[in-house]
Amino acid sequence: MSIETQENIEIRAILVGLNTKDRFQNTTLEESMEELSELAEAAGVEVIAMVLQNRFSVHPAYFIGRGKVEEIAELCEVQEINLVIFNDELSGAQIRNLEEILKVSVIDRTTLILDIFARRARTKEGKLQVELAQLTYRLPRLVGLGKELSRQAGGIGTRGPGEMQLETDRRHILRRIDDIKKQLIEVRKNREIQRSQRLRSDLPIVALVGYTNAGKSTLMNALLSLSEDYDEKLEVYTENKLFATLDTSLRKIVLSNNFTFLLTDTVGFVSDLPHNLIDAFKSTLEEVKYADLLLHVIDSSNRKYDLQMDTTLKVLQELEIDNKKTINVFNKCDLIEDTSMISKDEYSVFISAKKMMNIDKLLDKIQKNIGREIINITLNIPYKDGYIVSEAHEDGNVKTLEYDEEGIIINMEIDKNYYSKYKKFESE
Ligand SMILES: Nc1nc2c(ncn2[C@@H]2O[C@H](COP(=O)(O)OP(=O)(O)OP(=O)(O)O)[C@@H](O)[C@H]2O)c(=O)[nH]1
Ligand SMILES: [Mg+2]
Repeated sequence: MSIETQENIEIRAILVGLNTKDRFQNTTLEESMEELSELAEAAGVEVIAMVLQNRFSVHPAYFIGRGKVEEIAELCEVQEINLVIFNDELSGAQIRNLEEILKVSVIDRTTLILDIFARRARTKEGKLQVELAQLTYRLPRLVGLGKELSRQAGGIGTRGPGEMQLETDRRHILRRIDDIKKQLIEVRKNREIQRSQRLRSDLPIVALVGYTNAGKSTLMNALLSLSEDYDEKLEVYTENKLFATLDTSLRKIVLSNNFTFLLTDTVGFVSDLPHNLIDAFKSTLEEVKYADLLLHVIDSSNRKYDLQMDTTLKVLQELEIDNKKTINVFNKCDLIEDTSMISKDEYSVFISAKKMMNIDKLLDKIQKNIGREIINITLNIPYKDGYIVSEAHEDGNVKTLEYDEEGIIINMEIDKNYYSKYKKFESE
């Protein structure tokens, strides 16, 4: 039930899609299959053929019609196929029935996505979350498989070896799920602490969201490169593949006018993102929930960018992160000639993260929309509180500094968020 991961084995796959009466509303089977094909590619699978079927409803035993299964079986043999990927979630029994006829491994879209995530996860939390999602997905399917097995092995009323194996597997999985949940609580406790420290620092949080491969991480690096305390080591991983980013990362961006915010990069979205996965990742995506502003990054060079925008909005809804102030960042504008098709308003901006085009415009919009103001204050700091002077240099932009009889007089520009700290030193 999972994809062969050995590098040297070539995986030749057939993709299977079914169009039922109400399966597709805003998209089409073809579009969904194209996305599946990209996902397969991201998992290192070579797509040899696609088989589509229209049916009024799903076939309970085979998902698609029996005749179609036979057709695929033949194709598998002729084309030396070793994997069949279904575009929809299959039950354990369906997988088993299909594998029996097709004689090759059968997986579904969810298993494929989970597999990609499993390969990409780097941090401890990421890995645990993916494993949890995988096991939760596998558990009910194991039962489906087991029924078949036990019928074969034991017959009615007797506990055949099949069922015993199933029980052992089930118990093993349940124990592992329990174990992972405990570990996650520990890992997250640490993150909670970090977050509450951050909240105390009261910096606004800006979150990058969007369809996978839109350029979120590239934009994060672009903004980082403009930050005063830029360090190459802080850069995040980017690549031209789906789900390059799996773990949320948070960076502080300090601009020359002392406008400071926290920027968080997140996992990219795709349609029909498995529920188990969304559940498992909910906590990493919490940064987005706390964000003051979302930057919805869109690959405007993709001809289906509007569909991808809808997908992102849908996933955000599922995460209960709608109604947040959002800037639509139409990225990769270096690749398109005509932008007239794309709607323009005060919440949209065209940029190229890669070519650093219009980043200043984007920053302008960010600054306006997080409503954090830069203010000018004059402070009179008694010599006994001299340490405040060095903090002022760190927190703000010190314009003038004079030594008076009673203390140090500073005029500075500062993010209003820091004001409370300096208020008591303000000169009359
Ligand atoms: N031409 C062009 N390519 C870009 C631009 N921004 C990003 N890319 C490319 O798009 C690909 C994906 O970029 P990433 O930043 O990894 O995308 P992401 O949204 O973080 O993707 P996931 O983490 O997989 O969700 C990379 O090959 C980038 O070099 C851009 O403005 N112009
Ligand atoms: Mg990324």
